[in-house]
Amino acid sequence: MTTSTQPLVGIIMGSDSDLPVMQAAADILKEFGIAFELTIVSAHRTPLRMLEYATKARERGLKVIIAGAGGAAHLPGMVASITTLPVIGVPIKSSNSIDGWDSVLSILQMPNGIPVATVALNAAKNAGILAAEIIGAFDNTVAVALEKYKAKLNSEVMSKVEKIKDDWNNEFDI
Ligand code: RP5
Repeated sequence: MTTSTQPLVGIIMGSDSDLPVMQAAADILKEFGIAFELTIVSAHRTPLRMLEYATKARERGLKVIIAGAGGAAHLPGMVASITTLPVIGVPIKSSNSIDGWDSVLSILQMPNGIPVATVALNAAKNAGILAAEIIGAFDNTVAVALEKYKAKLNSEVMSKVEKIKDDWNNEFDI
């Protein structure tokens, strides 16, 4: 576990209605022992706050920003246009979203020069894991936590393989 309390990841979202989805990013970062901050920053309703947040993020010590939004989801792209930190975008199927496609496309289809690493619809957990992987590229403690996490995923699947082998009397042995 990293012991620093300095937030390394900024989790921001357009509305408190995004929180039930974005919570998963916070949960997985806690699991990896990575300090984070979490707040609401709306590109449309608080544009000056967004500008200030993105402008000061690096000097405040953040290393990665996870930004979630739904519908006309401009927050991740606009934050990415201001900061040089990596921005991970979480498209959210929100109350003003048409099936989530508007959220996905408005975060995914960025112009050349301003990338946003876009995860799947509502996939805040993957955003947290990706943020951990970015930090783990330079932090060995986080890299070890990620290795353990992936080993656990692997062994969970292998237990199911064994169960299915027993249930279905599979004869091959791989
Ligand atoms: C977006 O509009 C937010 O990110 C949220 O997903 C959506 C709806 O916001 P509320 O009307 O619920 O505050 O900007």
